Amino acid sequence: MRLLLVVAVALVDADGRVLIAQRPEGKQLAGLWEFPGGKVEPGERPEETLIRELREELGIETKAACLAPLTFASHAYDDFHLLMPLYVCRRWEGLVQPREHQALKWVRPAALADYPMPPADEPLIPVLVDLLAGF
Ligand code: 9L3
Ligand code: MG
Repeated sequence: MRLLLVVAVALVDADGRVLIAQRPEGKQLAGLWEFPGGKVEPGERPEETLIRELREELGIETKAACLAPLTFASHAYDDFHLLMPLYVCRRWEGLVQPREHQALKWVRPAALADYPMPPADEPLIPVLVDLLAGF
């Protein structure tokens, strides 16, 4: 089975809320809420992917030093295996704008489970909740 490496990020604001983004119509998993991110292109380090994806998808700038790896998602779809590290980012420049998504939402960690997410993203929620609760 093909392995697809995607990297995702939880942006956390000063109030401890997390940004989720609704996948666009016409794309796979349309309408589901995800942690922003995308495919690691050949030769990229995951942090470089995230810096590029945050610029393309949300119009913000960050630095590798502001991206902290937290955990991995692993999900077998019918035709590929998705392996997806999740980073946490608390510092960036600019205001988030939905350049590629249908909508963006800042959500309290406890409310993340109320939003339908891709199956890869769902198991990330309790890890993120524990981190943000200072567990
Ligand atoms: N994916 C799942 N959860 C996420 C992200 C960023 C991506 N948080 C899945 C959806 C697609 C694949 O990874 O199956 C590639 O993502 P994209 O390039 O369609 O955004
Ligand atoms: Mg993407």
